[in-house]
Amino acid sequence: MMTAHPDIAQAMRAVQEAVALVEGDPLRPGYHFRPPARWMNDPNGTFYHQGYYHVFYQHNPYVADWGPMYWGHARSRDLVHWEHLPIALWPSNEAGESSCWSGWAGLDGEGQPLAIYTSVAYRETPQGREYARPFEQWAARSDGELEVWEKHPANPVLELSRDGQPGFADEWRDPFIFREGGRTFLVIGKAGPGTPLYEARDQSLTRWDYRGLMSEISSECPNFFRLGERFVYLHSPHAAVRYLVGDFSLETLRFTPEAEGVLDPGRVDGNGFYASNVAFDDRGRCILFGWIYGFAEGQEWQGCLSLPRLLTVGHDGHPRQQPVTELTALREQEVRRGPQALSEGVTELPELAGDMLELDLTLKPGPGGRCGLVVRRSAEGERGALIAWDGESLTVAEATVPFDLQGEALRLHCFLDKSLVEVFVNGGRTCISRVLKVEEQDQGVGLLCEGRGAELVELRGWRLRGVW
Ligand code: DQQ
Repeated sequence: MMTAHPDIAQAMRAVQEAVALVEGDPLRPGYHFRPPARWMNDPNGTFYHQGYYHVFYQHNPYVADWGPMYWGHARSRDLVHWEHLPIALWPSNEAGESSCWSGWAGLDGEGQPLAIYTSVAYRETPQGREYARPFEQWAARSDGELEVWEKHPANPVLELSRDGQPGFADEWRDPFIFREGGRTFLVIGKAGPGTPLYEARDQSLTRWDYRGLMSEISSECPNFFRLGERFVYLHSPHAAVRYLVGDFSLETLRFTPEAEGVLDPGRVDGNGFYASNVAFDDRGRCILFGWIYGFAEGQEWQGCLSLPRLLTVGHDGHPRQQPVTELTALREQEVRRGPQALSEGVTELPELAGDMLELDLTLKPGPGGRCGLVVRRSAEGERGALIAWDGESLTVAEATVPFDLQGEALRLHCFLDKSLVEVFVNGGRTCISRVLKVEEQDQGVGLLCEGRGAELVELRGWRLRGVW
């Protein structure tokens, strides 16, 4: 029988003390996953196990800011309703560990739950915080319920002096495991010269052999996995998450990318989607998650998870992201509009006023100007978050990214959740997430038409229920 480390009970009490302070915050997402209170960043070790989607995440239980990292933990049967579970990982201060950074969780070769993460040790000095040793990759194991975890006696499972090549950076981090051809591999981020690839020596997944660099990329949070016939590499380069789609050779153990781009280009000006992770479920779906950050400060909470997105590869070799269909469970009564020619300016949609909405609309843009939507619009119309296309670029709440309609109509599938919006564009060719600066009372929604001739082909909209 495993017993939880006492530091976990203390950390969870700290989180509980803050719960009352965050309840009722009108800007806090109501149907996105988030911790009970305080800070979250990267989703870690997302995986599907015995009917549940498990999400671990970087969590500071003590303040709503980044700091000593624990692994928060929650599970869901339907990707909509979440159950918070006890904090899974804690820094083992007695072993000199100060922080448990990002990593992977799943089953080892014998079916036992295992997490592999980056163990960070630092000390405070008059000049500030400094690392006490190079980062190490540690493991933790759990019983079948995944509720109680213990650090693995084999730690560290990877360390620079033993398993790293000379020239790897001390701050190598964010191990991620994938399986291919009956073999189990691990990649690591921020190593310096590229992405180190290790192969498991046995079923324990605690003993690894270095197999060379599988790519030149050296970035945070590498996710590398097979998706149908292709291989996908997602990484977080201190800027918007990037994707590469290509081939991986089991002979050369090299990844050859063929298509590349930005996964969610909303990450600008200190907010957006970052540090992706994926889970494969019993239906073979690849579910993508990311950390959304940049909410208003000064609260006892910060950060949430993106909506779970179905990730596929399109015929053009680039990824497609779609909201998982389970999210339809949040819908209240449907509102329909269109087809209709749009008059110049903003056409109010009073029947959809609100701050938790799903809006799925198809527009035929006119010859000039912008068309799209305004959400969180003030009564006088002087404030509001714009989601619009101008013939060349999409703007979502001040993030502007080039977008070629390729001759199609414009389809915007938007999820507004208080001060967060996620916009899936044209069948998930891109998805743009933005945290909004909003006033509580601004609840208006409208269709935008600047210039001539934009036409609403169809709009379906719903107010959405919260899950917390
Ligand atoms: N966040 C973690 C690191 C990772 C970074 C620390 C990415 O492991 O590289 O909280 O946001």
